[in-house]
Amino acid sequence: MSSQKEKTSPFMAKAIEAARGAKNITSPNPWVGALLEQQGEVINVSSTGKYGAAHAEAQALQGKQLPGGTLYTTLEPCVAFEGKRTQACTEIIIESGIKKVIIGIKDPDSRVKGNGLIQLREAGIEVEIGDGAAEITSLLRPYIKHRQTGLPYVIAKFAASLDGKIATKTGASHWITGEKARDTAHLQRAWVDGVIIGSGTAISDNPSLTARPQNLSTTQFTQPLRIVLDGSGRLPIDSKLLKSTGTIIATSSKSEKKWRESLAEQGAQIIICEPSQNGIGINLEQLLQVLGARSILSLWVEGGSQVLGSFFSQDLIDELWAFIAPIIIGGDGLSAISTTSTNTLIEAPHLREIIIEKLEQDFLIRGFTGNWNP
Ligand code: AOF
Ligand code: ZN
Repeated sequence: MSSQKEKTSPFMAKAIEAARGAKNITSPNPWVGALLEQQGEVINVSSTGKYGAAHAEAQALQGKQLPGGTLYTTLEPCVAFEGKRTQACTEIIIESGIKKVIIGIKDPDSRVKGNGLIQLREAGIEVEIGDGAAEITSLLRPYIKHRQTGLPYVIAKFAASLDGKIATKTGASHWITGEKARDTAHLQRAWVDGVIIGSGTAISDNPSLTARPQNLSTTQFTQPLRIVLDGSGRLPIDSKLLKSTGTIIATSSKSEKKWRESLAEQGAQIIICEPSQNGIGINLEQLLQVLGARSILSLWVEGGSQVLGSFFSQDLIDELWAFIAPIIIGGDGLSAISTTSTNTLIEAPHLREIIIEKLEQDFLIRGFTGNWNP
């Protein structure tokens, strides 16, 4: 029988900490932590390696024979399936002679989903599930959403004044928030698989859109893909975004073929979507499906105002990170979010499970929209 625990045991807490440390490098695999314990002593703590490398449990066990040990793992151990890159963790655990495995949550991947539990139990191993489940579910939201729906987990970000403006009437926006807030945004870029901006922002800011967090070395994360929404084909060929690999241009048949070809020659990947119904942009749901099918687990939508408006009005945002600076721009500045489909306050997106952090003089307010729930 499985037992549901509300709390997180001290050993599982250590495994979760290890999982958190791996979250920048494992995608599209989940970031999992494992801990091997024997007679109250921690033998090993480990986490999933880069995509294709050893899983957390395999690293914790290191081929050891430990019949007296207990293995803690944040995610249900995987089973063999077609196309798998590593040996199934259930096999490795069974071979180790371990008699007890404590698991955080079930793997939502349909190829595993409960089969890991069955295989371990059939081998006579005592299995408990639920230790640290709430914390692990929160940590793995992008992975869980992707495996459940095939779609990426979408996080909106903006940096605004106290009155919700992201630029002055003349377009000045560098910088609204201070250094700590901007570094926090870079850390978040280093976590997600893709960063999205609209062509308006790409043209006005000419950004590189790379993650440049101060305290992470380049080996500790994978650069996100950079994705520009450009339905009508406006991005100039000499844009900084086209100077490095890993840029995707999401456009529609309304853009000129010649423009698409010249961008592709520069190394950009072109995705052609249906034009959106209002004719300005592209079909965002279709784009999310295409990116999900390419194993993009998470997206960080940085704006501008029109792009965030389109995502919000179609209920496509799962989480918001609002960086708020203590300055006033006033009514003629540019609103962070151009439009939503809201007429009444009840219909307005309300964030849940809010977290507020102070970052030097600025605030970060983040929370979930509830458009998707784990
Ligand atoms: C685990 N522990 O640390 C991870 C798991 O192609 P492979 O061999 O890397 O297998 C990928 C699948 O394994 C992935 O889709 C997910 O179901 C599971 N990930 N499982 O037991 C881990 N990262
Ligand atoms: Zn595994």
